[in-house]
Amino acid sequence: MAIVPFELRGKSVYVAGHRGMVGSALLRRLAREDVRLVTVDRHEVDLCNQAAVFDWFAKMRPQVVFLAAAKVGGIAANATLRAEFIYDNLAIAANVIHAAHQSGAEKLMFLGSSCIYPKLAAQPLREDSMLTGPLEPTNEPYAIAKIAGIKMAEAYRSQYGSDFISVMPTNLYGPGDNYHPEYSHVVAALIRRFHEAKVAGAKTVAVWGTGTPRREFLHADDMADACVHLMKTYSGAELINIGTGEDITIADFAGMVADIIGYRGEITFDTARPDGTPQKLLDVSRLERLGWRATISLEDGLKRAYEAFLAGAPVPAQ
Ligand code: GFB
Repeated sequence: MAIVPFELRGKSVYVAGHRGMVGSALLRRLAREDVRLVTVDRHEVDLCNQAAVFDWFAKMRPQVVFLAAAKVGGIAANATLRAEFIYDNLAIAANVIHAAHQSGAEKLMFLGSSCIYPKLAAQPLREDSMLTGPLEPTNEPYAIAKIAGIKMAEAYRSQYGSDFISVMPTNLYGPGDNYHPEYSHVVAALIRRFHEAKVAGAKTVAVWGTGTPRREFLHADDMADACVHLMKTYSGAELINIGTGEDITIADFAGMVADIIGYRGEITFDTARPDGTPQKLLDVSRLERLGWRATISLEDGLKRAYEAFLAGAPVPAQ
């Protein structure tokens, strides 16, 4: 995996999805680079609307594109909103990648997800295990849309020579996360649930599933730093995983969140809720060969995420 330097300095850089957790972390990180940042709000350009996206790119002609826009959610959102997850994510990928090509963007980074790997692939998950087996059913529509985006970037590279790359983040968390009680990812869900239990003096908190699945968690600020690093150093058709290289069981993770929040009651497991993939640990050896490692420990990252949760106005329980 050779280092291929790419100059960001002085370029116009478009972050698609800048209101989201990853997009906003990218804006914070890119503020430290000498670039011209370009964003556009959803009410002005809906990324699912092909004509609006094509027009906007023709007018703005960003030189560099971070494609961090997506419809995302946790296991319940993925399992329930299946049509929205496949349609929105296919449309966003197709529209933005094609528009970047048409308007002559120099480089584009497509953000995939670790759920593109087969449910039972060997751990840690190597980039070349994509499309070697069946996907986890709860998030298959989302994963198929993300695989389509990856294959688009690869196809534009092969047919047109476009410098389009794809990165695969592990499970992410951080400021700006979605705390919806049903549709959030596990980190935001447990921060909110343990916090509300502490405030209410509740004696038990239920965690979904058996507690045995293993997950790897990366802070959004580490993710943004890795994306900028790879934009500047990597060019190629191969995917690059972005993670910490360490995972933890959901049961241990729940204990850690409870400790940080100061919840002292009992933790139970609601086995009527799905576990999802048994383990998702990324092989980060390509990333490390390209010179990047995570710096925010899970404990520090969770403390920061809890502070961000307290600073925001959490949505009341529904
Ligand atoms: O974060 P999460 O929804 O993502 O769930 P996935 C991770 C694990 O935490 C699962 C357990 O084993 C859940 O059963 N869990 C425990 C909980 N309590 C909770 C809770 O209150 N809420 C949630 N949400 N989970 C998603 C995919 O899968 O990961 C997406 O569906 C995406 O497509 C994302 O790839 C990164 O890792 O299971």
